[in-house]
Amino acid sequence: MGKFYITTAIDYANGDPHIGHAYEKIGADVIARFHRLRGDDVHFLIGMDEHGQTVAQKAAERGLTPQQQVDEIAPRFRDMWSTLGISYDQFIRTTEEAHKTGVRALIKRIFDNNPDDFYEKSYRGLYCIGCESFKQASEVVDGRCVLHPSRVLEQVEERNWFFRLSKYQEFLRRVFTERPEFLQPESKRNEMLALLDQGLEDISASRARFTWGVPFPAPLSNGEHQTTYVWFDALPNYLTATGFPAKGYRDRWPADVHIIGKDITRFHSIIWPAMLQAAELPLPRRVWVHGFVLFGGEKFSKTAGVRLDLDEAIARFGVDAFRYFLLREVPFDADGSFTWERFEERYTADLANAFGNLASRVVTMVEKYTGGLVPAGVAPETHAADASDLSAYTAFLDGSRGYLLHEALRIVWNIVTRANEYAQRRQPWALAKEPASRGDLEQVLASLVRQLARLAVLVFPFMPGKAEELWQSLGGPGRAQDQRLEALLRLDPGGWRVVKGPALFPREQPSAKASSGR
Ligand code: ME8
Repeated sequence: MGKFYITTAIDYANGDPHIGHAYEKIGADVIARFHRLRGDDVHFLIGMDEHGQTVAQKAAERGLTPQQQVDEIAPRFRDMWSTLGISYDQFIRTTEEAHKTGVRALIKRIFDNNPDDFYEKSYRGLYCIGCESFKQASEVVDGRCVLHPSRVLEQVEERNWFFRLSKYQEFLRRVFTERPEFLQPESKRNEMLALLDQGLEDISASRARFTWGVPFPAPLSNGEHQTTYVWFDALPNYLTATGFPAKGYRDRWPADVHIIGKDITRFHSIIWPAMLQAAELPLPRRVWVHGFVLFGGEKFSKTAGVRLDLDEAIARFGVDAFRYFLLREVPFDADGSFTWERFEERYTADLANAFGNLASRVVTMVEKYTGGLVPAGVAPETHAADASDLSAYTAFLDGSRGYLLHEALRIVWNIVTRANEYAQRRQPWALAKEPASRGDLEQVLASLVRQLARLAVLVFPFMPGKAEELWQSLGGPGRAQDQRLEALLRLDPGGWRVVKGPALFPREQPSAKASSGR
């Protein structure tokens, strides 16, 4: 049993959770649940990024203090994550005292270990509040930030603490070259290597005239106290969540993987490792960059006004169908679109017809032909193909080829198709009519239940609520989530008592939201 520490980006507390946030958290949840099925000791961190100008500005617009604003938003995110069945172990908020102490300790540790890494400099530049960073000329078109064209760039001129990022250029190049798994997918690693080729500029680490943040631990030489730059406060959340600087932090740090979106790759794969190296702390093992969920070809954002109501999308077919659809349709290594038409098609074809119908037919036949008791049987004829699919499934989820969650689902649906074909070929309903075929009938039903039991465990990371429903209706002992992947092929349902429940994915939809198990 290994330790596995997984994190997601912490979300800005300047609006409600949207479908892009949900996609990232669901993806990370799948990886966390997969590791639990392997018996790993998982720690799954998510949280809120509560400082910075976007938050302060939003609060001001609403006539609230920043603290009131973040206290109102954090529970809305937590509620959404519990609705979506996100099995996080820790929810960090950057306004927590322990986090602020950790950030100051990290900065002090950089001052102690590499005193030249911070220096004072007067600076003039264009600041984008949307990105919470200064923009270089190449990132500005018509006076606007390319990522946040609806925002006005701020001309900022002040004296700040600077972090000597440029010093880490060769170190980072070595990390990318010697540890290719450090930043994936490959396309992102190439993008970052190209940035290194252009040369890194030092970045400001503190801000004047802005107080909504962590006080920077050292005053400027003129005695002025400044506030820590928001990314210098946000990135360390992964470390402060482990209790840093208290000694026990080493039990958890370094993180096994940071799951983040493509717009914040540079912060996680260049600035964060440089900060850690400057503090002489180990780097995270991997950074995995997912793409964006698009709607009508555009990214979701509060400022661009592209809207798709998360509650509405969940209500359409329930939580688990929503989780399935997002991860099946939007590849976890690239951008993809959310469309209602595809959602309906996939719900009907993959969930209601292929998967739900298989489960309901098999349970009905066991009730009808063998009195509800699953007959004993030998390993199914499909065993070898199932076994090779299981190892492909594992390879798409364990990070060894990156995190290709959509591919893992494709593999699971291969097993669903194979089970349906098997039922069609062996025709248990016909065998039931011939007393002489009793042995064959029992073997076919035993095989089908065995495949369904495997499927319940394999879909568990993606659709935890439906997986448990299926497991219960098969009469499996305990819960699907307590099964172990390594024992999956030995799972023998002979003697289980099936219980016919409501359809897993009814064709006529209930209007209420379905709930997902945690
Ligand atoms: O960037 N599709 O917060 P955030 C997929 N606080 N992912 C998306 C997305 C979309 N349409 N839109 C946003 C921040 N995301 C910082 C992070 S981490 C130390 C600080 C992803 O609320 C985005 O890429 O703007 C990021 O990973 C996460 O949602 C939070 O975005």
